[in-house]
Amino acid sequence: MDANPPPQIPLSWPPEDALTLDWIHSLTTTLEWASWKLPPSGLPSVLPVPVLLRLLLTASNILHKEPNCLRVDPQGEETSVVVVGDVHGQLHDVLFLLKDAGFPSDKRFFVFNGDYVDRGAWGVETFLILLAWKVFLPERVYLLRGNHESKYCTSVYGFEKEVMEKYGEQGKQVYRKFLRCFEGLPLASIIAGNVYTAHGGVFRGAALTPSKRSKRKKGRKPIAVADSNSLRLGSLEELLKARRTVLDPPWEGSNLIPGDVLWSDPSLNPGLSPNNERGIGLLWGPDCTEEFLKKNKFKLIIRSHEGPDARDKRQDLKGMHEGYTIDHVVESGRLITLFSAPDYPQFQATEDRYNNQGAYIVLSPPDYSTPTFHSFDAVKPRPKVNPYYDFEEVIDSDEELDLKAMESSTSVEDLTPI
Ligand SMILES: [Mn+2]
Repeated sequence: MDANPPPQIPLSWPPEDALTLDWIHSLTTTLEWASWKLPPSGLPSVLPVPVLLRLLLTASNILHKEPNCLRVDPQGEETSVVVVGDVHGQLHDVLFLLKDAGFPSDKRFFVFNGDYVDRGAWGVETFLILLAWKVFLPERVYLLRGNHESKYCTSVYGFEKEVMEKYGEQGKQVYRKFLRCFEGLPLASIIAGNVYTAHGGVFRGAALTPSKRSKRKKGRKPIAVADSNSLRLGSLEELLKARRTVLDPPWEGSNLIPGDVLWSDPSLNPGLSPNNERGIGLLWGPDCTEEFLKKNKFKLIIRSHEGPDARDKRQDLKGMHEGYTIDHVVESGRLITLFSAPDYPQFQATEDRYNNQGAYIVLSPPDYSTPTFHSFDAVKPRPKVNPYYDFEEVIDSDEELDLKAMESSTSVEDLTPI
C-alpha cells in the first residue's frame, strides 16, 4: 500500500484564511503520505507548527462559540446526515469512511460523536483533518466532545506522548492548544428535532445550589457522589446551562452534567445509578431512555463510547462486532451505540484481535429518525508504528478513572502559563 505524493510541502496556511476544499485535500494527502513515508518526528517538516496552531486556533474559536447542545437542522429533500462514532486516531479508517460516506457538503451533514484521539497512532492527523472540515463547513460538520478529549485520558492513552514525539520541543505548546480546543467541543446534538446524539449519553439533573452549611471546608474531601435515590434525568435546559470548558469533567461537585454526557453507559437494568465501573458518569436503563425520548419528543438516541473491548466485559449488552448495537427498544424509539474504529484497538497485548467492523449511520429525510447502518472493515495494512501508551498495562483497566491523577488541574490555565 502506498499513498500519493503530496502536491506541495511544507503546507502553508491559505492566504486571507480562505480555507478551501483544495486545501483540505492537500492537507489530507500530505498527512496520509507522511504516515507512510516519514517517522513521527518528521511531521513538522510537512505540517509546520505555525500552520498547525493557526488551524487549531481558527477551529477552536468556532467551537467555543457553539452551544453545549447543537441543533442540527438539515434543509431540503436531498440532505442526509452522517453520524460517526469513536475513531481513536485511526487515520486511514477515517479517510476511508469519509470517502465511503461521501465528503461533507450542503447535501451531506456530519455529526461526529467524539473520541478522535488516543490509542491509535494518528490522533493529531485525524483530529486536524476533521477540524479543517469544521472550519471549511462550520454549519455542515459538527464535532462533539468525547471523554478522550480531556487532559486525563490523553495523558494515559497516548495522545499527549504522540504530540510530544511528533512536535518535540514545541510539543508542550502544541499539546496545550489541543487541550484548549478540546475544552471548546460541544457536548451533544439534536438532529432534525428527532435524534439526540452524545458520546456517552443521557445525564442527571443539575445539582441544587449547595447551602452555606453544606459548603465544604478547606482541605476536606467532599463526599458529593449522588446515590441512586437522589438521581433524576436532566433536561435539555440543564444541559444548555452546564459549564463545559473543563480539562477533565468533574466526577464530584455541582458540575456533573459534562461527565455524565461523556462517560455514561446504558444498561438493561432500569433506573439511573452511578457508573461504578468507570468511576464517573451514570448507568441508565430502558425506562430512562423512554422517559428521555418521550419528554423531548425524540425518536432516537445515538451514543458511542463502547468498543469491542468494553463490550467484551459486559454480560448484558451485545458485542460490538459490526460497529453498532441496538441497546434499548422502547415505546418512543430506540437507543443505539455506534463505534467507528474497525479492528480496534490498534495495539493489543495478545495475538487475538476483535477484528470488529466499524460503522457509520446515515439519517435521511423526511424525519431523519430511521437510521441506515454502514459497517466497514479496517484499511489494511496500516503503516508500522510504535504505540504511544503502555497498552499492556492499561488494557485491563479500560477507561477507569484514576481520580487522584485528575485532581491536580481543572482548567487549561492551570497547566503552565501559555
Ligand atoms: Mn469513549
